[in-house]
Amino acid sequence: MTDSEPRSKTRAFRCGFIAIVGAPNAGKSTLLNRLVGQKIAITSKKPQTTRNRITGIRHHENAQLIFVDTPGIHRASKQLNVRIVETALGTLESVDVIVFVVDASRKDEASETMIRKALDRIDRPVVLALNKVDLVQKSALLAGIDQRSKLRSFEAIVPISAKTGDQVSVLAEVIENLLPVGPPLFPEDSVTDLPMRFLAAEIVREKVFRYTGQEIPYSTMVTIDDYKEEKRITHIHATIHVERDSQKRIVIGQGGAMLKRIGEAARIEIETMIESRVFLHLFVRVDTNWSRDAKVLERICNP
Ligand SMILES: Nc1nc2c(ncn2[C@@H]2O[C@H](COP(=O)(O)OP(=O)(O)OP(=O)(O)O)[C@@H](O)[C@H]2O)c(=O)[nH]1
Ligand SMILES: [Mg+2]
Repeated sequence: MTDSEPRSKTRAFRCGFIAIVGAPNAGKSTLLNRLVGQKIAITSKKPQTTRNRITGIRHHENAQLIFVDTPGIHRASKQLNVRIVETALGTLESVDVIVFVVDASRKDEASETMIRKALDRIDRPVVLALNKVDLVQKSALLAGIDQRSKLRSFEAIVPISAKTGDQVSVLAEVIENLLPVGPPLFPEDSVTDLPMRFLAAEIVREKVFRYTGQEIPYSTMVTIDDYKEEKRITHIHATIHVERDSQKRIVIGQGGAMLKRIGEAARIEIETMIESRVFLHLFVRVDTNWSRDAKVLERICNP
């Protein structure tokens, strides 16, 4: 470019942080993965899957969008959940733009109102992403947009489907235009700043969410005890912590069948992620009341 070229032709590089917030199960983590084009955050049909801030980076020609997926915001009473919701709300203060994800296919007015009030307390541009449009009739969608636009003003309201990818790039374009001008903060090929061992632990936790029922997922924490990369294979030792003996029996299953299922599914996924063969050693341990231990909670919320 020369000095004589008109300025309007150049587009300054933009870079910034975007929080993805919403009620539990709204589809925030699914959206993060879709925006990044790779699975980073674990997802599940059950609410309260995400427990920490999960960073995912999307690269545009003239912008770098650094997304921060957060745990679902809801009225929490259990200590673990209170701490987790604090993590989500705390993220709002440290970003440039907020994407408020709402499940358009169902009503969760209590959580939605709570989140709206939190958003009103901070001065940041907010984009509303009406998610799961693949599940709703157009008329219901329009009514949902109308109703929400009366409650608060948004920079934009974008109906999307995180699952199918419908309109997700439109959402990304809208966000790009709201970001501050600045140089990229991450290299072009990076998709997250989270360490592999954290992602591996999350994958194991996702399989526990997927294959076990009732309270087990919520009583589970996964730690990585050892992560050793060798030439052809990576050895990972992980512990699944549960709170009671009865839960340990369920996670291990008849003759070890459940643990084998969790381990196999997790291993295959970790192998794809790190592009190496993996030997995954899983242990199950009873840690009574881990979810009420302040030190453990701190480690979970700030890995
Ligand atoms: N049909 C449909 N399902 C979706 C869509 N987005 C997410 N889901 C499903 O909704 C469920 C919850 O998705 P998550 O991405 O885990 O939701 P979340 O908001 O991260 O949930 P928490 O971490 O618990 O707060 C999963 O079963 C997803 O497959 C969508 O656009 N359409
Ligand atoms: Mg999530």
